[in-house]
Amino acid sequence: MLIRKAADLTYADITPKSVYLDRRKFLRAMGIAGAAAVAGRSLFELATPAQTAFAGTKLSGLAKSPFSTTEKQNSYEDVTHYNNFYEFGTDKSDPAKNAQKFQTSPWTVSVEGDVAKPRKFTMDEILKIAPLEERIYRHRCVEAWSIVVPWIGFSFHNLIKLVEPMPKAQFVAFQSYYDPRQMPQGRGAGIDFPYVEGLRMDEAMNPLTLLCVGMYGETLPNQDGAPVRMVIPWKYGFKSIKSLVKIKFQSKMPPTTWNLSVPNWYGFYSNVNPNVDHPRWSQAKERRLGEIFKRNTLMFNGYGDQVVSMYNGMDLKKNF
Ligand SMILES: Nc1nc2c(c(=O)[nH]1)N[C@H]1C(S)=C(S)[C@@H](COP(=O)(O)O)O[C@H]1N2
Ligand SMILES: [Mo]
Repeated sequence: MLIRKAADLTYADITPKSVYLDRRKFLRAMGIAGAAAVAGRSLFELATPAQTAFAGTKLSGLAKSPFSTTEKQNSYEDVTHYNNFYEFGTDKSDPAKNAQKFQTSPWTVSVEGDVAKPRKFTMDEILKIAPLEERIYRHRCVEAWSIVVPWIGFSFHNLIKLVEPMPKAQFVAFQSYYDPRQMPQGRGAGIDFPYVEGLRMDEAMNPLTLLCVGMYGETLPNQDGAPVRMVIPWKYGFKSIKSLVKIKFQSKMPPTTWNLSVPNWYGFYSNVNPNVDHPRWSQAKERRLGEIFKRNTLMFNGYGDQVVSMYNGMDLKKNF
């Protein structure tokens, strides 16, 4: 096996085109992983024993997205310490504490079902599907709080095209990773795992639907769904499934975790809608984290121009 010293490696040897590691963090990760292990191993595998160093790996060369909001971003501190990730506990502060040792490398995402080209993607392969963009989106939780986050990723349709769905693929089912040994806090969460979600095919193809690998210029922190998650900004936050391991194309509407748990509270569509209240939280207003006064919630979370045509003729009170 060819063994090269860290100093001899060029970025081109180890990184996909649009992704460049911050040099200091890379060398730190290398130090722990061991330079001798480099040859033939992937960028993500390299970081295995040094996951905490890798979780904060800088992603640069990001394209700016026309879909970004110009609203004030929330702080990194807010977005990484006020989380819903029930596998790691139900308190907003639990994921930041309990997900620190979550092993996210190596990682593969299996894409299957009604597609001509089913396959598994490694994280390195996912990072090469399309150029990474920064997308600053509003994110609205059904619990009536919201945040503005500079996510990093690319439109999910780029992945869809690679696997060539068949005409009978009308829906996409998503599944999160679940390992009760790494996620013991999930046992008391009161919902079933693995966490599952779904989209209709046209929703999955909408350019706003983001396959997300990072935030704030870095790879995703564990508590925000490392190493890869969905972000669907016109729907309530629970649709944006974290730590994805399986994507399945199918003809039937897939079950979703919160709908399975409390069907009359959580529908399949879950589009942000200030006119349809949830039994526990009025959806008319929301509190942006870090602000005192509530603001009005916008239909489709303010993304109506890009999404309303998908729901023409549908009664959005019935299809909540
Ligand atoms: N696997 C999984 N994905 C999940 C959740 C979860 O508990 N488990 N919570 C959802 C909810 S309710 C919200 S509001 C968002 C929160 O994302 P954030 O913590 O990155 O802001 O993740 C969603 N994705
Ligand atoms: Mo949420």
